[in-house]
Amino acid sequence: MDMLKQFPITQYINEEGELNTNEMKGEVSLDLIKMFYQKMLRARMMDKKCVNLQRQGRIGTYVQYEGQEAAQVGSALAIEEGDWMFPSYRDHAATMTFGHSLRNLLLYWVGRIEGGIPPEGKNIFPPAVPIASQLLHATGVAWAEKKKNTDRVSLVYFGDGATSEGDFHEGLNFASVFRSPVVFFNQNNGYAISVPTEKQMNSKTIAQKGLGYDIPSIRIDGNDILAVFMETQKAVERARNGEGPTLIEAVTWRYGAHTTADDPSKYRDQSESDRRRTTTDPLLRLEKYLKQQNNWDEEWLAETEQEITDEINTALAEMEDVPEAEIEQLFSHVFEKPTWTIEQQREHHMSIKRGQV
Ligand SMILES: Cc1ncc(C[n+]2csc(CCOP(=O)(O)OP(=O)(O)O)c2C)c(N)n1
Repeated sequence: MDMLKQFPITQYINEEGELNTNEMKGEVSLDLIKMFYQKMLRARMMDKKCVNLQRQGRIGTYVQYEGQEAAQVGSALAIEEGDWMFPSYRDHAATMTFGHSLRNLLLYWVGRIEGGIPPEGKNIFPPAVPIASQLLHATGVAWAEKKKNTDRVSLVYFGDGATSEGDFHEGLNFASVFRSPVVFFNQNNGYAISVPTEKQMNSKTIAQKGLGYDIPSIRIDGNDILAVFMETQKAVERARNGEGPTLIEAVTWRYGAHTTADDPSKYRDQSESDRRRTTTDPLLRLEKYLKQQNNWDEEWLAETEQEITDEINTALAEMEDVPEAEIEQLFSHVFEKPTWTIEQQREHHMSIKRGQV
């Protein structure tokens, strides 16, 4: 069976900025497209700022997502307040779009506990660093919501590498058997750090992995925000209506390094990123679309950029204003009730502080 044919890439707006009228039957409003552009620009500017802050030593190691804005922003816009979001370490374009504060987002990158705390009313889990562990949390929470008879859903993000983990398969199996209202949102950016997908799996697509669990699965152009938004919305509606989970494979690309501690030129030709910036870029695509409609507005763009710059600078000032953490906090947030080993470490630290050691 040719899986590439079975799971074709769904696209609503192509690289030339043209609308696929087969997919889009209704109207696409100018306001919607401008809102998409503004949110992706905000995400991109925040990402660039964070890379610069890391280089200046003002935040720690940072995980960039530039190139993946359409996948994260478009999907985050498809859920509502009260729903649950489970990000990995690369998904802060999604969390900031869903409502996470930029101040707290920056606090995460200086290692502060506040970084994992979402605003009141926003169900955003802290970023998962152990690969694929968040799929189990998302599935379990969705199942709990189902048992409570709410119509709340989980949206969980993970990379291509995560689909080689046991947790991915356990999550999909459980969600399928118990019809958990969860949307499994995969960003296939082609690499798990230095390992390309072809070296990591024999599957030609991620979407086909849903077949084994009888989960409706779809492959979409992850750089086409309209496709991401519309298809995630459909999956969210299915989950809300009690029809169970969906697996979405959003095909995308990260332009930069895996993290600020990585050098991608060691394992791939970075000119591929330069090529993609001028061909498949998610913001460029909307710019082309707007230009074709004679709706590209330089003045609006300049104002929008200024507003975003101000918002980011305010958040940065707020983050840098937060008093330094007490070392004792290291011992406070590991478990609800500290284990004896943690108590012992806390005691040791306190005796150093008292000058007894
Ligand atoms: C359980 C576990 N194993 C290994 C790692 C080390 N590690 C960190 S990122 C990463 C690659 C993950 O790739 P992918 O799932 O494609 O996500 P991406 O980083 O591309 O967003 C690995 C193996 C980890 N964090 N957790």
